[in-house]
Amino acid sequence: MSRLKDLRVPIFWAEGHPGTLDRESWKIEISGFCKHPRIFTWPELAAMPKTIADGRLTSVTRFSVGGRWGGVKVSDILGAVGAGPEVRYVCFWSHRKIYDTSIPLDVAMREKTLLAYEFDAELLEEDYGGPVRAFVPYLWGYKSAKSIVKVELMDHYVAGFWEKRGYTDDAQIIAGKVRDMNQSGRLRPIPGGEVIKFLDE
Ligand SMILES: Nc1nc2c(c(=O)[nH]1)N[C@H]1C(S)=C(S)[C@@H](COP(=O)(O)O)O[C@H]1N2
Ligand SMILES: [Mo]
Repeated sequence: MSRLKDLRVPIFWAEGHPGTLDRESWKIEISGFCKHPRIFTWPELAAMPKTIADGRLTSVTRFSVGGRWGGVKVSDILGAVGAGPEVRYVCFWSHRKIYDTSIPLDVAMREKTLLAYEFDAELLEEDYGGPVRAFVPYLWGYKSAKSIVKVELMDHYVAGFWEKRGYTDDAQIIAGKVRDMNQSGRLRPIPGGEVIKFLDE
């Protein structure tokens, strides 16, 4: 069991569940417009400064879960590879490279945008995108690609898995009601944008 399981957070794998993934041998390739393209191994990522972002993953399917997401800032990764001036979008590729999604550089550089490997101090399991997933609390959850194997620094936008199937490219969170998984799935109203406060508080 895990905290995310305890909270009954839905598990989405549009491309099919990946099964067991090995954390110790996990690698993430950083490619595209940068001076030093490279591969980060799990030990290398785990040795980088850890950021804890208190934030919520909020799905267009209308659930939201908040907690302390731990990982490496995407901005730290971009710094480490010497991201070039050409970069305008950052594309995340999941295990098997069927699921992808891209976010604008300014969102990638924000403080809570992570390559996350923890939730509430527990390492992420496969169901929830372990060993390492994107965490982008500013946009709908489909931008938070799970079990990432590749990050591509791009000079243009390419629609990803869900964007090609009709979800918006900008993934702006729209006001309305979502199920708050921290409160047993109770429907609660949110304003637009990153979910920091519910409106009924
Ligand atoms: N590889 C992959 N990543 C993914 C998805 C997916 O289907 N496959 N679903 C996305 C969507 S729509 C949401 S809302 C979140 C859900 O995260 P969870 O399954 O950990 O709750 O993951 C995102 N990342
Ligand atoms: Mo979603």
